[in-house]
Amino acid sequence: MSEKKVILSGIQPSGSPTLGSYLGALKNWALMAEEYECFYSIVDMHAITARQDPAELRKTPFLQLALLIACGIDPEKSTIFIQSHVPAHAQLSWVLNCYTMYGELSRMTQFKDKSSKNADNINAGLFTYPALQAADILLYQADYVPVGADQKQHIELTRDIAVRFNGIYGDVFKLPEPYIPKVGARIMDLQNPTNKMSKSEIADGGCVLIMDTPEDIKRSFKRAVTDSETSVRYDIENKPGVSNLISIYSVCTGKTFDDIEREFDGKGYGDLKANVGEAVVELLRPIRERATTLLADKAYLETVFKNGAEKASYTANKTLRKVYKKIGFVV
Ligand code: ATP
Ligand code: LTN
Repeated sequence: MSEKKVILSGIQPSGSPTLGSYLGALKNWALMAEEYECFYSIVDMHAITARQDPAELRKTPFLQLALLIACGIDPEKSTIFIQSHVPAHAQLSWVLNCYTMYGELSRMTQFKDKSSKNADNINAGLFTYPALQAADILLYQADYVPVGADQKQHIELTRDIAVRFNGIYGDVFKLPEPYIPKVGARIMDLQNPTNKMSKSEIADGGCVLIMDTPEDIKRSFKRAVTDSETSVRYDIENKPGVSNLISIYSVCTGKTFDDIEREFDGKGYGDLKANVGEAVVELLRPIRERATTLLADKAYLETVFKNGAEKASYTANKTLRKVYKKIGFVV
């Protein structure tokens, strides 16, 4: 048996991955891939809690897989799979639904956020979404879950569900911890810097996609909303736009906020925007190029998904069987 700590994380195929998901999560997935035993899931079952175009939903997992490999994740070492290929996720999520309280789900900010934005489709799946996410994590007995700051509440709920279940049936689930980067955990929309950069809200032009061309990226940064002052200073309360640009520049270049403030002392926002745009272009260029090459080989990507599902099913089914036995199902 592997002695390595286990990582699990997920990304929804609800659109093309953004600079936000790259800096908040995918970058760390790649960094952790060498040191830990990693399971990375493309969570299509979560994605259908919002209405999806079937043709897009069929395509996006391949783009995401190509990007994960392009980010440096080796599919021979890490397990990358599509959630719906491993039925244990749906099976455990039903069980966990019965150990998750209505009040807990009602408090989830992602639910409140998404239901206020899609008032005409507040479906039961959107409400019980966190129980499926808990199943994703607990099936693999994950130690760490690398995510952006927006997912912290879901990981805490996952722990609460696991503690409740273990309290009744003994030590069935390992308690996972979120792994949230210090800088980059919450990249904001360039046009609305008080909102998270989100791939399901690309209409306002404030969202940078990993696959955007260098010209598009530079244009998005040039148009980024700032404020009426002139000083480049990190102050999230009063200067959300400038602070977001400083955070992005910091993760791209490794410079501290102090270094950055010094670098732009006496210079205007135009310089800052141009430099950040350039740094993002250079960061994403090799990833985009490699992903484009990989996307041309669909047969290879299909094989990765097939092998990934087999490996993931093996681990997931072990946990599911244990759960079924504990609760008294005839197995
Ligand atoms: P949607 O916009 O459809 O709600 P999303 O972009 O929030 O989706 P995913 O793409 O599934 O959701 O997220 C993948 C990972 O990227 C998650 O760990 C999430 O926390 C992280 N992430 C997403 N957006 C950002 C952001 N703006 N800043 C930092 N991390 C982010
Ligand atoms: N809810 C997450 C995606 C997600 C996930 C997971 C993340 C689904 N299952 C398991 C970490 C672990 C999101 O909206 N970004």
